Order: sequence, then C-alpha cells, then structure tokens
Amino acid sequence: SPTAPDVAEMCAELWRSAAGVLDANWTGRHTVPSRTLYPHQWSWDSAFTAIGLAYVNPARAWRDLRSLFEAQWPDGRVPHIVFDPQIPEDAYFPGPRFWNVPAYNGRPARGSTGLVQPPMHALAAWEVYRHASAHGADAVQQARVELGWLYPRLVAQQEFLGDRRDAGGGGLASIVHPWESGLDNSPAWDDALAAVPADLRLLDTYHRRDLDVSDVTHRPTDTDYARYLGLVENYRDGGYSDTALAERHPFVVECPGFNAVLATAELALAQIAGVLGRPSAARRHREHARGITAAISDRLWDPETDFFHALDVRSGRRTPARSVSGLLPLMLPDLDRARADALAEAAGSPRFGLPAPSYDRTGPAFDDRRYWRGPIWVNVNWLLRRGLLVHGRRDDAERLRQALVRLVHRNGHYEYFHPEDGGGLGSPAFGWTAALCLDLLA
Ligand code: 2M8
Repeated sequence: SPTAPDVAEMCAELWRSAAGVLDANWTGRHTVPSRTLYPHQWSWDSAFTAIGLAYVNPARAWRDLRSLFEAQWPDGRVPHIVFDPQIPEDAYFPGPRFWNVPAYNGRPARGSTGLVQPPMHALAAWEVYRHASAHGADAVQQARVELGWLYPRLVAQQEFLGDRRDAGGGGLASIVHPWESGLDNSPAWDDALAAVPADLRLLDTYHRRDLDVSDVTHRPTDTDYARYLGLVENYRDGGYSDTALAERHPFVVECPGFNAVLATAELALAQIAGVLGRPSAARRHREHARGITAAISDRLWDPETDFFHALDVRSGRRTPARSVSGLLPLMLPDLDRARADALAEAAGSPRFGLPAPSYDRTGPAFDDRRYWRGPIWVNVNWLLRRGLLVHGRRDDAERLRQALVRLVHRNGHYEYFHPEDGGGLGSPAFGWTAALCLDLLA
C-alpha cells in the first residue's frame, strides 16, 4: 500500500495537472468542457468548473458564471449551450443555425440553445463564495458583489423550472429532451424515447461532428441522434414554448437527478439569501426544497425496487431502468431515513459499487463504453459523495473520494472512465473532471 509521501506526491501531481487543464480550457470569457469535442460553453459544466476554480482562480469562476447568466432568457431559462461567436458553425453539431433561437435582451439571435441542464449553479455560486476568504479581502468583496448579481438570476432560473416546467403538475420539473438531463443516452430514457419518431433522414442533411473526434462505439447511436434532432425541431418549431407540453411534445420526463439538483439549488439559495440579509426569502427557499423532496419521494420512488426511477409524464409510467440519477436524491437532507439507507445500500451493491457507473452494472442495457450507459463519470460521483456526507456516511464518502482521486491520477482527466478497468474514455483534458479533482483534493 502507498506510503504517506507517495500519497502526498500523487496529490500534488494531480493538483498541478487539474489546474493545468482548467488553464488550457479557458477562452478568456468562459471555460470549454474540452478542446476536442465541445468548443462552446455548457451550462452545468460551467457550474462544476466554478467549484474547482474556487480554489485556484475565483475571479475566473465568477467570470464563467457571469458569461453563462448573461445569456439567460427573459423567461428565466439558462441555456444548455452558449455559443461562442468566434467558433465556426460546423465545429459542433447541432450548431447555432439548427437551434435558431430568437434575439433577446440585446443578445444576438442564435446565441444559444433553447434547452436547459441541471441547475447546479446556485450550489456552485455558494461554493465559490464560501472559499473566497482563502484568497484575501478583495476576493471576499468580489464574492459579495457577484453573489448579489447572481441571486435574482438564480431565482428566475429556479422559477422557470419550478413553474413553466412543471408539466406533470406534481411539483417537479420535467425535461423535454435527454440532453437536458446531462445524462444524454442513459437507458433511463429508452422507454420514453421509444415513442419518439426516429427519422434517420434527418442525419442525411447534417453531419455528426462528434464522430469525427470520438470513437463511434463510445457515443450515442444514429437512432438516438435522429430522435434528439426531431425533439429539438418540435420544441423549436413551437417557439420553445412550455405551454401544454405534455400534449404537444413527445418527450416529457421527470428525472430524479435533475430534481435532486433543483432542490439542492433551493438549499444553496437559502444560504445565499441569508448572506444577502433576506431571511424570509431564505425560509421560502428551504420550503421549496422540502416540497421538491416530498414530490420526488411521492412520484419517483418505487417501493418494489427501493429506488428512484424517471417518470414518463405522458404515459404515467416509471421506467424500470436504474440509472445513477436514481441515487442522487441522497443529496437531500429531508429525504427520510429508510429511503436514504436504501440508496446508500444500492450505491455499494453489485448493481453500482463505488465509484458508481452511470447505469446498473447488472442491467440489460449496460454498455461499458457507451457514454451514459455504463461508464463512470466524476461529476455524478461527486454529487453522490455529497449525498453520502449529507446522510452521515463518512466512511463511504471517504472511500469514494479516494477511489475517484486514484482513478483520475492513474488514467488522466478524461471525460468518463471504463467501469471495470478504469481506462479513460471520451475527451482527454476534460473540464469538470479536473475541476472536481481540485475539490476532492482540497
Ligand atoms: C454531453 O452532452 C452534449 C450535448 O449537450 C453532447 O453529447 O454533445 C453530456 O455529457 C452533458 O452532460 C455535458 O454537459 C456535455 C458537455 O460536457 O456533453
């Protein structure tokens, strides 16, 4: 077993390489997820990146969050990609022309997509604020200013999700596209997607840029992509409106991970409101978090499997698939003891095991290299570790922390990792892997 100096050297090396990845992915206004595959700004990537930048460059963390929220829509939605005008149209598909979003708030047309991603940003802002004092008085001063600027925007983001996106009427936000979950091709969407037409001809007109730079067996399939594009077209052609979604749109799903992040964001907003001297707003945020937690428990828990499953709002059915997103409600402090125990047990069981793969290792759709259908991702494991800590499972949380640090040190800052041998998959020098390593090492 490694000696203490070995461990210290390993941590120092990993710290340096992680900070180096974040430097290399910085464009001057925002951080890209990776230089090879994702040349624009992604929403939840920026939040995870900020959590790492809190240790090495808080000014840049704030700049990253500001760049994203400067692209917020008037209805409160924070787009899942903010397009960099310097990058050519064909550098990422689907690019700005395909999304064709209108100009708003003085922003140019086609500046972003019209979808969202899990709202990690309130938690990120809180984490950057919390670490400011380590960087001196100016950093503390800046953190207060930035928190004040972000707070109303974060509230608008939550209101969009909690009101306009409550398509099921049960107090949870629905996603209208697998991309909104962040877990793009997870088997959790297979049942709901089966009802979405897959027009493969759509792919004749376009070029899948991702396949130029990644292994085809590691990415979503063409059938997945045909459905993804069809869903964007439908949402786009309805003007990105969220009225009567369940009747008008073929994919409307309540995801346990997305909603667990939504509730966690309310708790972070409660902290932020406290710092900003708004105690009644803080109370309201805590009530919202409790309400979302209760709705997740009522609507997404299956007492037969002792697990949280995504709900297809249109069919009223919960998917049998066990995705890592079903473990994430462990982050919620108001989750009852029995469910929290069941999730912690599932996380350590042969179905998952720590670090957790993105989908049940024993499930019929498990695929050890295809993106969100099996590989290990650092960001969801970071969330899971947070959940273990929230529910007092300190030993499991520490084991998971060490396993993640070893995984990345041995294999590099990859986008995702093979669930058996840990080999790096997807893009190297990946932003959130590096950023969250800094937090795991701190
Ligand atoms: C992946 O999603 C994009 C589409 O948004 C893609 O497949 O091209 C997902 O892993 C998502 O969670 C992530 O935010 C994004 C950028 O890292 O890549």
